[in-house]
Amino acid sequence: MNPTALRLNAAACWALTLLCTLCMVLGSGGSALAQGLAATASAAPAALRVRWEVERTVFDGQGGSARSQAVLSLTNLGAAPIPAQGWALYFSCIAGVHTGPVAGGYVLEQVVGTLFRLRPAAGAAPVASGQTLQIRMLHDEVMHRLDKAPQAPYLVHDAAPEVGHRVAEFDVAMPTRADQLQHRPGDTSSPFLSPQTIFQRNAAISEVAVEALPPVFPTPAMVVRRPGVLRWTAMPKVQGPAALRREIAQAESWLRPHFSTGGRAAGPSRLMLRIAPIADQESPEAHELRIDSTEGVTLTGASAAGVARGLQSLRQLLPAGGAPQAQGLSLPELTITDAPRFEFRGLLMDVARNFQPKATVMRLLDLMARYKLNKLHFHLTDDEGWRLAIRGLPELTDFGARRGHTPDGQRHLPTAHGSGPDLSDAHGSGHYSRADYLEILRHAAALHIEVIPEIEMPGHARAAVKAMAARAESLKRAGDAQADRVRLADPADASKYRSPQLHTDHLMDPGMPGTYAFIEQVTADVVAMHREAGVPLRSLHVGADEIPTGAWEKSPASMALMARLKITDTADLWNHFYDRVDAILRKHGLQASGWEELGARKVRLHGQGKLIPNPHFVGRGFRLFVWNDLDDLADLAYRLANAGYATVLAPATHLYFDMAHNANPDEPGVNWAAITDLDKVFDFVPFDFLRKAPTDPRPTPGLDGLTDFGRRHVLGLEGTLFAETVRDRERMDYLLMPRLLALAERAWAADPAWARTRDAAEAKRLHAAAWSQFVHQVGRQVLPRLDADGAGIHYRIPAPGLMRVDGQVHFNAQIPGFELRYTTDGREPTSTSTLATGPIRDAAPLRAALFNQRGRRGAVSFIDNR
Ligand code: TNX
Repeated sequence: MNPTALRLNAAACWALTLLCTLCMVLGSGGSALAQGLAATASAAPAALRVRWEVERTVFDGQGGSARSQAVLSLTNLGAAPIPAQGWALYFSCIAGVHTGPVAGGYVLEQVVGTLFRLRPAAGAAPVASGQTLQIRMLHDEVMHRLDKAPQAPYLVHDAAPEVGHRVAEFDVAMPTRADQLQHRPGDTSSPFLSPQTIFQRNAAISEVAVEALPPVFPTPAMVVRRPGVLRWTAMPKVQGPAALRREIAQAESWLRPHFSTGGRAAGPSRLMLRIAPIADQESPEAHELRIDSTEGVTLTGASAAGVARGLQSLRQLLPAGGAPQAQGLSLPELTITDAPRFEFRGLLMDVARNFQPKATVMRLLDLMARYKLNKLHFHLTDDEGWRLAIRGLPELTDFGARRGHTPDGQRHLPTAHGSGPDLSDAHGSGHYSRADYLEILRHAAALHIEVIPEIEMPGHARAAVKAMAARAESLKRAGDAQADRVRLADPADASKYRSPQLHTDHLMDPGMPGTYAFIEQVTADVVAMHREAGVPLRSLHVGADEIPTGAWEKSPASMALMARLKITDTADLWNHFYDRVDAILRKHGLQASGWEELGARKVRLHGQGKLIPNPHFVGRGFRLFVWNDLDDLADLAYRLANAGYATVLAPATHLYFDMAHNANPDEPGVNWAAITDLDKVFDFVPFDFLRKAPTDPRPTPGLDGLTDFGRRHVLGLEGTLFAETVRDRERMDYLLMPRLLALAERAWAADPAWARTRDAAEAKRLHAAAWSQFVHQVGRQVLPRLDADGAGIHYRIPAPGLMRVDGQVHFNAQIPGFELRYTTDGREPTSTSTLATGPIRDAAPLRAALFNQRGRRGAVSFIDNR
């Protein structure tokens, strides 16, 4: 196609877009029907090319904070001019945008949360066909992450305000120069991770023979190997009590593929599963796996869960991939005695920000079970979505589980996090029906994973607040004079606040009776669903995080309640709120789980805000998930545990898997807490994370350590995958794996030796050995097995380290076991590019990447010819 033809097509497209829009609105004879159409039909894309590019860093005066100035370019691909008035360009941007007038007669506005729009104001001129309009805008921070750039822009014509048109072409140019990335004036350092730096880091890894690795992952407590081999020539008989019916079926399903049908059994063809106490072990997950050439395999668990964990170990001893072998199945004689270090080994999955279908949840549960994680913290609700059907409250999902363009927010939530204008977006809209949820619960129970549903309150609750407002409106239309009783927020609330996600109207109000009725109804139904699934609910996670300063201060409902309670501080209102929530939970026999704020009180010291363990709730049996380990809050987890609160460690700097692995702009993820590569998760020392570095046992001065009393209150660890940047399953896999393995190792295996010594040199040596062992377990055992099993996990394959020495390019990898392939012709390497087996003798600039055994490529490293 010649360029003119392309232009004409595009031109036709812009005109058509406007025409379609007008037809939809005018032809429908009313906006209600138009809304219906917008909900089902995907509007034609707008004939626009939008490009966003960081220009430079600007500093707000001396010592002022650094922000990025970016250019948003809109190129008119249509034949007709873009008119001077009558349209708006919407986009999401989690980093935020400075709003207000911008040069050229335009204005930037916040729509809701991190949804913004650009509109022409008085003075704007039409943009002729083929012309580009450039808008300069400021962001609140230095924009050096692809995931923080504007997302999913769409156009709305004032003439058809219900319809959003995706922009036909959108691209983002990430910064490449230091001056676009500076955080301080004059700073010329580059935050980019070079192949040479990767090479130097990887050089600390020493070779570990596969035979020297522990036979299963996570590293078991005790392994006794014997020289013999157990050989099974036919499918063994799997025996056990009725209580282990599911485990027996599971074992059979893993064993069967290794045998062709009709083979004759010879030798001790028996796998015996039993429940019995394990000597010196208290954990119900403790187990002993004994493989013996004369007796067969005996797996004893302290409970069914113990048997299930032991079976995962046995599964790892089977040949990867599971295909019948002529000589049968051979297993090494050994005894593994194992038990978890922590009873709580969790993972948070956020399906509110971006929805994931049931199948993806099931798959994640399977992955967790492989590595003996046992708690799914299911983040089902947030500002941007409510994902669970609740009996009697259809608006929660009809309104709160659907996202798309909306001019007035009356029928569903607005778009967010790149889900675009269409209501049909599979990650913007979606929820679990009752049947779906029951299925998830049953699957988790079969894997001995507890599901801890989270119902966010009183913050992160915009989806619920707006859905219940919609319910009030519909009750009112139906003639209900008491309709306002269902509201969670006071429409007359004039409080000024802004959440970290930039919301200003997302809070449940402790002064509204509807709030408690709502919590009661939702809790009762969640309890009912768990009961129906045969998995009684024990704990509900009741949110509590990130209430912005200023909340409720000007809410008539809250002010009236405070007057009645004779309190003046909203911190006391907080206590009242959670007293009532706790009472609701207790009535249903539940224990409250919540973020750290549930057990912390905001106080002031020398004019500064501070969080202290809240004396009010100590002894109440709350379970706190402590995420904030930044700056002066680094020791908050320990202070809460020391105060007697049951504590789950979920530190954002080490265990938030939405953090990027490195500072390169195209590396997926965010960075508000940290840059978190695999080693950072591995280096997390649960009982001593205030040490300055993993190999330097000195604690950070001025911060509290964990007392012996506090230690008894640490339940375990949780990895967290918040999903603002997790649109699809591949991204989920990429952020989780293999970091989830480091979490599993820390949560299951014993405290590492390097964390127990006070001798810095010794710690350094032990740490290097442990890290080398871990990456070999990951690269030589765990990932190849996942691939061979066809698990379809798109784990992250890191960029290789490259270093030119004496005319040769040396290479290495953080994770052993991948192949390195390269090109010298400037093209991206593929699975058929030249395979490197040793240092590469080539003087040309080189592009190299690692490939797994399925031929999947990781990130590309480039080294020039100097
Ligand atoms: C903070 S930490 C949150 C989440 C965000 C996350 C993004 C905490 C309990 N809340 O709402 O999704 O940061 O990393």
